[in-house]
Amino acid sequence: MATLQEKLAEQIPKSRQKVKAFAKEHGAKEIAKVTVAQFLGGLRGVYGLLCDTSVVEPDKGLIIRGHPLLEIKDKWPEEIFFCLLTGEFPDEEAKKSLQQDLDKRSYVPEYVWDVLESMPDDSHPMAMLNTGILVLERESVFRKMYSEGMTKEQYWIPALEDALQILAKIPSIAAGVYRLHYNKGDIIPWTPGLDLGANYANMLGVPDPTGEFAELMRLYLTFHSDHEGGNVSAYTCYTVASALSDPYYAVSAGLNGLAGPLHGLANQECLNWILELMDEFGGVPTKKQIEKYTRDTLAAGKVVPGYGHAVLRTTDPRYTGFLEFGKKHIPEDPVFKTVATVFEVVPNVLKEFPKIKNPWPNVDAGSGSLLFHYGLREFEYYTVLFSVSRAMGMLAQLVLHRGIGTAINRPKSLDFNRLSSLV
Ligand code: HAX
Repeated sequence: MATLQEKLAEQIPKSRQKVKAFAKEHGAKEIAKVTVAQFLGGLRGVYGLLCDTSVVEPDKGLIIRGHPLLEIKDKWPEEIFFCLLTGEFPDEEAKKSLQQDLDKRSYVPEYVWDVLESMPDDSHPMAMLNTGILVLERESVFRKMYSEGMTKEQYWIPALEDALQILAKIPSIAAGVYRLHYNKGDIIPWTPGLDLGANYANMLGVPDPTGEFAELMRLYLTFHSDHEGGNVSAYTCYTVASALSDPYYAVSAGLNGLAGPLHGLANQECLNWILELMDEFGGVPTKKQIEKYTRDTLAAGKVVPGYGHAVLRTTDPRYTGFLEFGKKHIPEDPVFKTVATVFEVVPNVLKEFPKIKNPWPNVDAGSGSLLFHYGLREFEYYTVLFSVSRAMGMLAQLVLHRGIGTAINRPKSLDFNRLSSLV
């Protein structure tokens, strides 16, 4: 089978032609309308961008290139990345070639560590990760080739080059952030020949005598890799890259969005909520106690972290996947047991509030309990794990957009007077 680069070289010119011809033929046709509620409500449900890597069906959840997530959950993250980009899973040869490519690119220059080491102790790990990516921007091949002059048809080539560099380095930077920020000792280097998930697990330095933590990391990286195009991180990356800012700028910007409590940061808040709940009742709480605690959270005007979603209207399959992992490997763990019992209580409480459109758990509701069990107990760090994964989706989308030549993003804003005049 062809390598990733060869496959894309074959596919991208065809996609570009297809989209161009489609725009020419159907350009004047209307495909979407927008209500005032949508206009003022984060454009929820408004069709506004093309994204071929994945779709999120409200009643099914994440589908990567036609594959429902739980059907491909045992694929390795690098296979998922290949599939996000090309729509196909690599055979053994192509997978090996991608792994070797990542091995070659995995080295993180010393100046990155110098910058990260000089950051104040109370810097958030997400700020450290994003700084690490941004400081690497000087390496951008896209920026170099753009300034030297290249054709639009060539944009995707250096974009892919930068994407592979970021993908290969982000696990090392993220693991380095963990070890620096939490004083875990020396930075552990990337091990050539080891897959992305196991490598990341190993570089974090979390003891893993059973190999289960590496298995969890593979699952974690696969599950968070992409969630179509309109979520805050992907959409931010898309917008920044549409200005032809290079992938280092664009991914760093996307991850800054992931650092928000309603998006990626929710995973650190979820485990906090679970542990505080356990603290309040002195161990694994009963269903009645969970119900009371949920009601108290809502009465205090707070959200129940890990529940609800902008698009999903069912249990997130990513949550289901993590729950299955926990049931298989750590069914007696008290924090995991609490998470599983919360699932039996919280949706019924949230259903009483008609304004909450989705009472079901999202990806963040369960993963923290698994990380906690295996010894990764620094909640503030959890969004960094999410970032290592989501970089795959953002980068894949970015390369494909440069491939088809997507225009600079520029929706029209209206002032309130103009908006009022339209109703
Ligand atoms: N607890 C309490 N209230 C909730 C809620 C929850 N879990 N989920 C939604 N609501 C509330 C909203 O705050 C909103 O209230 P107001 O109208 O008073 O502002 C109302 O219900 C309508 O919200 P919605 O239409 O159902 O949901 P949104 O699309 O606006 O928001 C969120 C989706 C995920 C942000 C929301 O459900 C939430 O805040 N959940 C808790 C935080 C969380 O788990 N975030 C992680 C999401 C997964 C993710 O993207 N990770 O990156």
